[in-house]
Order: sequence, then C-alpha cells, then structure tokens
Amino acid sequence: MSRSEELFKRASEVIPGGVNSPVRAFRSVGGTPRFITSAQGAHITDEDGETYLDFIGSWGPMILGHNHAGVREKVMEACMDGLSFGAPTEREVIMAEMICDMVPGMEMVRMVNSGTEAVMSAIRAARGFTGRNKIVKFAGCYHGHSDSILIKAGSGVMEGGVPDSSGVTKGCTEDTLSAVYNDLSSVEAIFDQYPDQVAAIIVEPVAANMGVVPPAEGFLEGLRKLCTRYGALLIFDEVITGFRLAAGGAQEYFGIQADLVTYGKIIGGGMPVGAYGGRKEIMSVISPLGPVYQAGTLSGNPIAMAAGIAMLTILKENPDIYRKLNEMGEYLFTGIKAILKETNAPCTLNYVGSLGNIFCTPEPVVNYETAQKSDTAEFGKYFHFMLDHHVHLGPSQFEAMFVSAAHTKEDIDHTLELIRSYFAK
Ligand code: HOZ
Repeated sequence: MSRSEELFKRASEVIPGGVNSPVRAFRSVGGTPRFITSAQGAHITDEDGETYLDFIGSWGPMILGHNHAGVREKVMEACMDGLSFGAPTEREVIMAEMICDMVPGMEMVRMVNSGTEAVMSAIRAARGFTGRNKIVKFAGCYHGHSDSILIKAGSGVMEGGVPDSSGVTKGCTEDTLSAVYNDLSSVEAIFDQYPDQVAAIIVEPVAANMGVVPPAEGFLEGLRKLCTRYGALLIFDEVITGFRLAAGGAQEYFGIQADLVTYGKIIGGGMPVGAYGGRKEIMSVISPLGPVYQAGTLSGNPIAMAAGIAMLTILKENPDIYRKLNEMGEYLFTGIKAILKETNAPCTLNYVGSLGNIFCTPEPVVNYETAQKSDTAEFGKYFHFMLDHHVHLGPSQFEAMFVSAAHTKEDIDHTLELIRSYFAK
C-alpha cells in the first residue's frame, strides 16, 4: 500500500470522504488522491516521493509557481512578529491600497478569509445598497458554498451530479434566480419579470467551475448594460480570474467595469484569504460606516497580508509575467487543440489566457447544459493516464487547468507529448 493510500484510509475514518474539500477525493475519476508533502515551482511531490508536473496550482493562486522565495520570505518575516492580533495593522492598509491601485474602479476593499465569504458579503452589500432582494446567478458558475448561492452551482456540486445542496432551506434560495451562461435573453426574461427587484447579477467573467467556458462576444457587455438599465449591480466573481488574466483581472482583460468584485485565495498567494470591493458609494454601506454587518477576527490576518502584498508587488513590478503567462497558456492550449484535431479525438478545448481544459465531448461547450454532455468516464481515463505519467490535473472534468509563470516551454512540450500519445492510441 502506498503512503497516499494509507493516509487516505486513515483520513476517511476521521474526515468526511477523507478530504477537506470534496473535489480532492477523486470521486469522479476514481483512485486515490495524492497526499502532498511539498511543492516548488511547477512541481509537487507526494508522500511516496513521486514528483508531478502540477496544473492545479492550489486552484489558482500559484500564479508565480509554488513556494516562490519572494512570497515565502515575507511570510516568514511576518511570522516573527506574531500570527494574529485582532486589531488593525499597516499591512492591511498596504494591501488595500495595492488592490485599489491595480484593479479598475476599485475604491474600497474589505478583507475576508475566503472566496465564499467574499461572495456572501458582496451579495449582502448589494442588497443593502439597492434595497432589493433578488440575485441572478448563472447555472454552472460556482461562487463558494454559502446557502443562497448553491443553486445549479459548478465545481464539486456539478461533479456529483447534485444540482443543489441538501441542508439549504427553500427560504435561503427563494431570491436566487438562475440564468443561462452566455445567453442574454435568459437574463432579459428575469428583468422583464422583476424589473425593480434584482439587487445584483453575479458572474464568473470566465466560467471556470464547469470546466473553462469563455464569455461569448457581447455577453459581459450585455450584462453591464442590463444592470445599468435596471439599476442592479454587476458583481464579477474574480476568485479565479483576478490578478491572473491581467493585473486588473477580467475587468481589465475584457474592458468591462463591474460594480463589485470578489476575490479569494488568489490574493493571498496561497494563504487563506478573500476580499470584496468596489466603488466607495457602494462599500460605504458596510459596517461600521453603514448598516450592512460583516466582521471577522482573522480578516486581514497579518501573515495572509504579508503573502498577498509580496505576490501583488511582484506582479505589479513585473508586468512581463502576464505576457509570459498568457504566451505559455496560448502555447499549451493551441497545442492541445491541434492534437485533438490531428487525432480526431471526440473532445473540445476551451481556454482563456492561462486557464483552459479539455471537455470529453465533440460539441462546443458554452454553458452548463453543454458542459454536462461531457463523457466523465472518458475524462477519468485521460486523467489517470496523465497522473500515471506524473502530470497532476484537477481530478474532475469540470475543473480548470492552471498554467503558472513557473511552467517552462519544456514542461509544456512534455505535457503536449503525453496528450498526443494518449489521444493517438
Ligand atoms: N472549489 C475548488 C475547485 N473549483 C476546489 C477546492 C479544493 O479542493 O481545494
């Protein structure tokens, strides 16, 4: 029995499903999750001493690659000063100033501890600001696991074939309306029915939790126009795209201004953190300035701030990283696309910048319904082939492949070679 198998067995006795986040359990691909001991650059090493080329990157934050010295050193420095104070620190101010400086339209930002918390708080702020109750989300978009947003969610919810979560009351979701990603008419229909009741539309500007689904031409612009016309707020969930597609995230990449933006792990360079922010006028509803309550002892934690400041500083001072990241993404994903074509594989490749994935369906994937046509058993076979050859992919058809600045051309060539040999057989 391998160390990972042994640990998974032990974990399954004391942790639900043996994991602390469901996708990691390998349920949709079968087999044993690798228990990780360390990671460096584009590689991770497991308990059995096996090293893998990693395309998960902690689900996004490892833009610079794992264990970047510039981030690690700042974290260690901060640890020497104390781990948590429950009182304000200069690092929080610096972090907020940096986010406001780098993100278009960002005037005020509140730190929280995860993307789930950021979304939950942004929705409350939108409701408080507009005095309206309804929220529009898109089927297949995942915005964390807070009650009101667990309707037709992506990520692990989609993987298990579970449309919604048990334990969420009807009351919690009665003001959540689900629309079809990339289909503006489905959003117009909601506004026709509830012209004065929608507080906000929340969207992943590039959907990356039903696999990667890029926004169709005009989709994000259309959402912006509808929100402006009906007095609703546009919330971009940039937990995955923020500081990845560009320093200003999807807003900068697509040239669309949202009213509120949410962030998660990505702004902490791997530490547990999240944030939400936007125009001062909107953020002024947050307590203690305004009546919308939201709080947290670990919010703005000094170690998380140190990691975040270090990573954002590196990104800000080296804009070339984005050119490299997007070039590597382009090289990998156009390479995969060519292989799929060359081998007549019944698969589709979607990508934007350094995010992408193969869907095991020959049809174009543009939303939740088309993503669900994927042959997940076939994906499982591909996944295990790659894992057996030491390439670590997200263990689900509906998760993205993340390229980091630490991936080299050789890493990508090696990956393409393996993909070619899988699909050529
Ligand atoms: N929700 C993440 C995927 N979109 C998975 C988180 C994890 O397992 O760490």
